[in-house]
Amino acid sequence: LTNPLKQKLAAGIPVFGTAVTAPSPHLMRTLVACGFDWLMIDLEHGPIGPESTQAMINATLESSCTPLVRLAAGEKWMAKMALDSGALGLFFPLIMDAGEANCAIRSATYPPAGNRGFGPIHAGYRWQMSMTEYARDADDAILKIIMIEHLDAVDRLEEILSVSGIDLVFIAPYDLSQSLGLAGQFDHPRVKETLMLAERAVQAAGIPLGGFAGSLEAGQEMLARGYTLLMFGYDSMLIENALTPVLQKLRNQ
Ligand code: 3PY
Ligand code: MG
Repeated sequence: LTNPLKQKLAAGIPVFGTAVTAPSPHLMRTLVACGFDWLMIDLEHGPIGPESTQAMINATLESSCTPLVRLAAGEKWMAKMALDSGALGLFFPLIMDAGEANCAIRSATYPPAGNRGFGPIHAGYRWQMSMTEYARDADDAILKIIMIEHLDAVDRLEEILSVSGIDLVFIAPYDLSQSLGLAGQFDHPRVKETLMLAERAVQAAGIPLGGFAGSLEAGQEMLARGYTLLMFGYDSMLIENALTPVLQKLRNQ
């Protein structure tokens, strides 16, 4: 089992993806065709359940797109379900301290280092190998992403980053700005300052940095600041942003 996404990140090559909140293998396949390096099946902010998760992971078959899952919460059973369905990486939302980061990493790691239960029959089918072959390589291949989404987590970043096994830190501007009482105000000086503080700490720890880009310009700026994983919008947001202005212009002509 290899994870091309993890290899690219280790080589410092930027990787691009988006979030899929619709429980739809059909939409997943459309986004695979766009050429994304990875897609995040979002169990946190949408109606996606276990059956859709598995079907959406299968929608990346015969493509170079890596299926990732964002868990609704840092629950052990959720990590197991997503990984046993064949996800090659997990986003852990709202990590607040080192204890939570440690629980998250352990839930995606087999014993003795972690506490993931053994049963990767379908993960083996998905990656066309036996479950023992899968289990031999899974801990190394699975990308573990910690999401920093609160001012208090930024304050505790040094202790969080000392937890071993974190492959990437995703700095989440929506929740982070909300924690400052400035929801969505990404250009506000306090939001910018907090984001920058977090970025510097992650970079100083030598851990790859991921974040959210709401536009092409934002993405370009983030690449220049050293981000290597960019999440470009959400499915619904991308569709709305593409269609609403066109409709408005046509109606007003
Ligand atoms: C956030 O910004 O809060 C996210 O979860 C993703 O960008
Ligand atoms: Mg968030």
